[in-house]
Amino acid sequence: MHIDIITVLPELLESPFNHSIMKRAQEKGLLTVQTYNLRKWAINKHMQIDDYQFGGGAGMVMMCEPLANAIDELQQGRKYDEIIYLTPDGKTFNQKTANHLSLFNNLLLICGHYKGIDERIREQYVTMEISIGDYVLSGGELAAAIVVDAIGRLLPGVLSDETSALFDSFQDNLLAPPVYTRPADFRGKKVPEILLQGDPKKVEEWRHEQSLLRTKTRRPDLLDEE
Ligand code: 6GU
Repeated sequence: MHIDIITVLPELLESPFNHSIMKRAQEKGLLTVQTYNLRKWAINKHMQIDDYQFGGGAGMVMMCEPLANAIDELQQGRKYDEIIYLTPDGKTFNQKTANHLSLFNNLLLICGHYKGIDERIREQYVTMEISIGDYVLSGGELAAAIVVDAIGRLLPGVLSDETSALFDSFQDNLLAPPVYTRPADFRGKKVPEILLQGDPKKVEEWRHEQSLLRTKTRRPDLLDEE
């Protein structure tokens, strides 16, 4: 999978993909991520990429021209499966969307700033709009990092069998069960006996029960989703 990201703050996206699982995904050649500074397509020598909004009101809007030129140029080199705009008024990102996106070859992510991007870019270029939750961030970069991470770890070969995404919380609309490691007794707090006995079938049953219990008490809404 290849992911291009258009941003005014490429520096913000340097670190997130250079550690741990995202680093490994790239080293294995399973994922490539390339950021592009929108200023490269600025309309003048002042490096302008935003302007006041028509109709008045506080806050700048990211202009059509730099974005359109950036997207046009990138599209010459690649056919994108989706052009995704990260925005608080997009559809809320979840595991189902991550699974869906992980099947594609090429994605283009656009990070918004200020008041957002000119509506005409959304109409003409953007094929999908994603929010990562009901709160407002100062820009789409951190949201883009989250989306790339959630997708990247699902790519075949990125996770080992033991850490397989099949067992994640949310993968079957259930939260993950509690986990324990040594010592078996920590300041008098004991690990559930069943996990110490070594009967894989019983462990499996216990984990499933715990998953259901957790989901019922913490996220009953998940049990209603199809
Ligand atoms: Cl994708 N962008 C911004 N700026 N704020 C957000 C968001 C995205 N998702 C939730 N809040």
